[in-house]
This record gives sequence, structure tokens and C-alpha cells, in this order.
Amino acid sequence: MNAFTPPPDRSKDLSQPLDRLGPDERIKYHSDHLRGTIEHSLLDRISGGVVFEDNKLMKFHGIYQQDDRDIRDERRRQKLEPAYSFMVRVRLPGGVCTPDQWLKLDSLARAHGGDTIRLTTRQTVQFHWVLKDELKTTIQGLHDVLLDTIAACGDDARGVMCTADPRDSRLHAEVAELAKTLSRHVIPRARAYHEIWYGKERVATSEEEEEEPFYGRTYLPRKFKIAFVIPPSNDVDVYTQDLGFIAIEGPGGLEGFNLVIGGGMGRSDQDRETYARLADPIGFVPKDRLLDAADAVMGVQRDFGNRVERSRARFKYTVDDKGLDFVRGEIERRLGSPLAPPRPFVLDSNGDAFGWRQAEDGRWNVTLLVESGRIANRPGRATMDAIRAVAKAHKGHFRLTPNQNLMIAGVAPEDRPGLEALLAGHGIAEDGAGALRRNAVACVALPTCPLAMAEAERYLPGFLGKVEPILERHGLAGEPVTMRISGCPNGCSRPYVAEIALTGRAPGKYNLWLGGGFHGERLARLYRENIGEETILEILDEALGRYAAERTPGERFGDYLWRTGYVAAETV
Ligand code: SRM
Ligand code: SF4
Repeated sequence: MNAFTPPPDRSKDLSQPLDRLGPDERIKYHSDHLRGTIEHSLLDRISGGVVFEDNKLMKFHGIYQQDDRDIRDERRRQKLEPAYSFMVRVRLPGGVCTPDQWLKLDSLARAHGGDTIRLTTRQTVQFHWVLKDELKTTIQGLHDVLLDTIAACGDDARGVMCTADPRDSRLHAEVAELAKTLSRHVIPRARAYHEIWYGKERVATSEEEEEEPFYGRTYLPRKFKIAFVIPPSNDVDVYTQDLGFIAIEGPGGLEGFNLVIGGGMGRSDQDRETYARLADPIGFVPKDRLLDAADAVMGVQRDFGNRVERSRARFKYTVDDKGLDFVRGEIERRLGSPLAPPRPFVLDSNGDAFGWRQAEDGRWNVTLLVESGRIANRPGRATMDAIRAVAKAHKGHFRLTPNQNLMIAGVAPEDRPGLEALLAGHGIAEDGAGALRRNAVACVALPTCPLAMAEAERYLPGFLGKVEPILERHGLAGEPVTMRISGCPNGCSRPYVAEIALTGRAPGKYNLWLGGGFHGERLARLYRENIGEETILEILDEALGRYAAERTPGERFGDYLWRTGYVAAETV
């Protein structure tokens, strides 16, 4: 049985007539399948931005309007419109790209993206600072190397993630291919993207004729995130996904996947109705039912998700509001059979493995640390030039990791010395970064993110420089502790599964979270609210000092905090 079900006709669905739904639902419904007036907004020379509705719709095309927040107040004082530019997010399933694709990303970033490339926590690339009249050139440039930005954002299934396995196993090849297949399967079919950005002719003669068989006219209630994980690495943080597939191997290779559903990080400040949630396991599906399973799960969210209150529209709230048993039952009904019980598996970390590793086929991979995911040329460390030089010589491929790092993959043994020399020549030799720095992630935040309440990407390096001496003093310099910073509670760095996390409240002020699981299996607890750096460092000094003195052999920092009641006792 095929689990595909067409969407309900919202104009006739009396349980939720359109005029009682949230404003975003109406924008989607009346958008002519995501066309809106984007063409018109792009031609408008008076403003550097686009109109409100088009800004919403352009997210489905992978594009966000932003303004430079560093100069926002000054522009306001001068009575100028905000300094608008656009963030363009590429769709890169599993984070895999070829050297030719990288060279194109590099040249587009130099031409239109402020000379920098941002690697994201979902294994893709973002350009910032793209001006309105550079958008088409940028997107057509991506098209030249078979890349696009379709559904990289918006109320649809986003970029599908996949463990960036440095062992490069046959299992990885198969699962990464399935991630690509699923990514193709879940993107919207509407042709608006091709018309607007590539200048293709409109084929459908009416809105009704346009094919959007799964999503219909109102797409999903909210973004939907999917990831594949290959145990034992949980680099994709599978429990934070709306839908996670945990690869299960048998003696003959990949057998299928355990499904976990209903994870998510996003919270709204001071709103207890919104919260981070870990995904629940609901069963096992054989690999030949993968697409059916995705259709069934996404179909339940499409049909039962909250379309009235956007802050409660993520799948995690559907699972809690309707109940896990109801949601599992609906999924099974759509699949036509009960799910088999989940199979055993072991996850042991959510960080990246750095340095050179030999794969099963004798080729080599090396993962490079990219601090805060920012590829740029800085004095003494020309990462942008280095990766371009590597891309010109490299015969394998690149893999972006879920921790915003970059793997150079598939290096033949005879090519390794040449690549090592290239990297060293650009100051990117084996770096001596400590264990904390290797396990630290920060979201973009200021100056481009409109939702940022505090710094994250720009704050991380300096903050690490203050925590590292504390670790050294307590003899913990080699101890991998996971640390994540987000500039606001939305949690783009997946902070709520880190052992130490900061989420922004105001400039220089953060909420401090402690005790997430080392492999992303447990949520951290809110330890102290709205505190500055000095207090944060004092708390960390004390907690890490006690950990160093009292831990049991092999005990992780987060586990120690729970065992000793440190987080439970003092949580706000
Ligand atoms: Fe995110 C919104 C950046 C991963 C939860 N996120 C945003 C926006 C687009 C701000 C906005 O809505 O205007 C940020 C753009 C900043 C900028 O200047 O680039 C933004 N999110 C990012 C990235 C680039 C962070 C990074 O430094 O890597 C990540 C891009 C991923 C990608 O390639 O697709 C990114 N965002 C995440 C993750 C992590 C993940 O998915 O694994 C989360 C938490 C998981 C989750 O979704 O629950 C995340 N982003 C959010 C939310 C909260 C959603 C919610 O459930 O409430 C928002 C706000 C929203 O959607 O309204 C948000
Ligand atoms: Fe922006 Fe907040 Fe996401 Fe950081 S966590 S990128 S500040 S939305």
C-alpha cells in the first residue's frame, strides 16, 4: 500500500475554514503556488527589500530578507530604509558537494556574498549580504552546477541531513543516497521557482492545474526537518528532528530504519507553551518503505498540525496535543500496517571526528575545524583561499558536517601529501584546538539574523578563550565537553542538547543551560536566566572544578551534573 494521501481542500474543509486559520495560511493559499508578487518586488527599484507577503513566500525559495543590524539604528536616525540584503540558503542533502560545485559556491560568495561562506548546522551553505538585484544571478549560478535553493526554508520539508561518516562505509554511501532520494521526494513540485529564478515559461494555465499533489495550496503548517543517522555517531542530533531515521544494519547490510518523531528545539522567549522536545521512537520500517514512511508522517502533520497558532504549529506540538498513540496510529493507518518494534542501536557522540581517517576503500578523509562555520580569509588563516585551492586539486568530494565543519572526502592515498601541503601553506594544518573548541557550535545571530537578541557566532571564539583556561586549571583540557551558543531561544545551534549552552536574552546577557546528554540523548536544564559573562564563567568554574574532582571514570560532564543533582537542585 502507498502511504501517499492528497491534502484536504482547505476552502471546503469546514473543520478549519481558511478565514479562521492564521495569516500565514492565507498568504500561502492565495500565493498562486508560491509566486505571490515576487517578480514585481524584484523589479521595484525604489526599495532594496520586498513586500511583506513576498518575504514570507521567498523563504520557500530558500531566500530570507535581512538587514544589517549593526547599522540599523544609524540608518533609522538618518531616516533611511534599513540596509536590506538577502540570505540565500542552498539545498544540499547530506551536505555533499563536488569540487566543481564548491568552486562555484566560492566564486558566487566572492561576487555577491561578502567574500564569505557560512556552513550551517544542517549541513549546507548560506550566502549573506546578497543584494536584491544579485539574487537571480546568484541562483542561476548555482543552477550551472546543478544546485538550487528550493525548499531550503519555508513551511515544507527542509534540507535532509545525513551523518557525515568519516569511516566512509558502504552503509554510509547507501544511506546518503537515500537521503538524496528523500530530499527529491519531499520538495514542492510547483514551478514558481523555475519561472522566477530561471525565467522558464509558465506551463500550467491555471492555479488549479498546477501540480502540488502532496502539499496542496497551504503546504505544511510549519517547517519540517528530517535527518538520517548512522550509529554510533549522532552528529545530526536525531532526537531534535521532526522525523529521524536511525539506520539499522544486519549481516547483509542496511535493513531499514528506526523512526523517531516529534523532536524540535525552538522556544519563544518567556512563553511556557513553547519548549524543546526530544523525538520519540515509534517503530522500525524496512528500507523499501522509506518514502512511504516519510509520506505517512508528514501527511499526519499536514492534516493535523496547528494552522491557527503558528507558535504551536511544529510537529512536536501535534504529537503532544494529539498524543503519541494517536499519531502513531495515524501513521500506521496510512502505511497500511503496524510498525515493527524499534531495533537495538547505540549512539555515542554528537561531535565530529577530526584529522585524517582512512575509509574502507583505502581512501582518506579529513575533517577541518571551521570555527562557528564561517569560511573567510582572516589574517594568518585564509580558509576561503585554502578550500578553493583544495577544490581545484581535489578529485573526491566535500562533506559538510552538522557541527558546521568541513570534510574533504575520498582522497586517494597518493594525493594526500599534496593536499596536506596545500592546507599547511594556507595555515590550515592539523590545528591544535582543544577538545572544547572542537565540540563548540554557534548560530549566526548578529548582525544578519533578525531574531537575534545577543551575539553568538562573533562571541564564540572569545568566549571559548575564557573557558579554556578554566578547563586547563582543572586538568580538563582534553575532555570533550559539548558547548552551544544561540543568539536567541530559537536554538539554531541545537543548544538544548548540549552539556553547556547559552541562549541570548539581550545584548551581553544569556540564559545558561546545563546537563544535556553527550550524544544528544537528554535535554539540558535551564540553570540561570539573563546573566552576563562574569557570572557564567564563575558558574562554569565551580561546576567544572567539582566535576574534575568528583567524576567517576569515563563520566561525562552532563551525566555528572545529573548524578550529583547539580542541575536538578539549582535549576531556576
Ligand atoms: Fe534556524 C530561524 C539560522 C538551524 C530553529 N534560523 C532562523 C533564521 C532564518 C531567522 C529568521 O527566521 O529570520 C536564521 C537566519 C540567520 C542568518 O542570518 O543566517 C536561522 N538556523 C539558522 C542556521 C543558519 C544556524 C547556523 O548558524 O547554522 C541553521 C540553518 C540550517 C539549515 O541549513 O537549514 C539553522 N534553526 C536551525 C536548527 C537546528 C536544526 O535544524 O538542526 C533549529 C532547531 C531545530 C528546530 O527547528 O526545532 C532552528 N530557526 C529555528 C527557529 C525556531 C523554530 C521553532 O520551532 O520555533 C527559527 C524561528 C522561526 O522559524 O520562526 C529559526
Ligand atoms: Fe537567529 Fe536565534 Fe537562530 Fe541564532 S538561534 S540564528 S539568533 S534565530
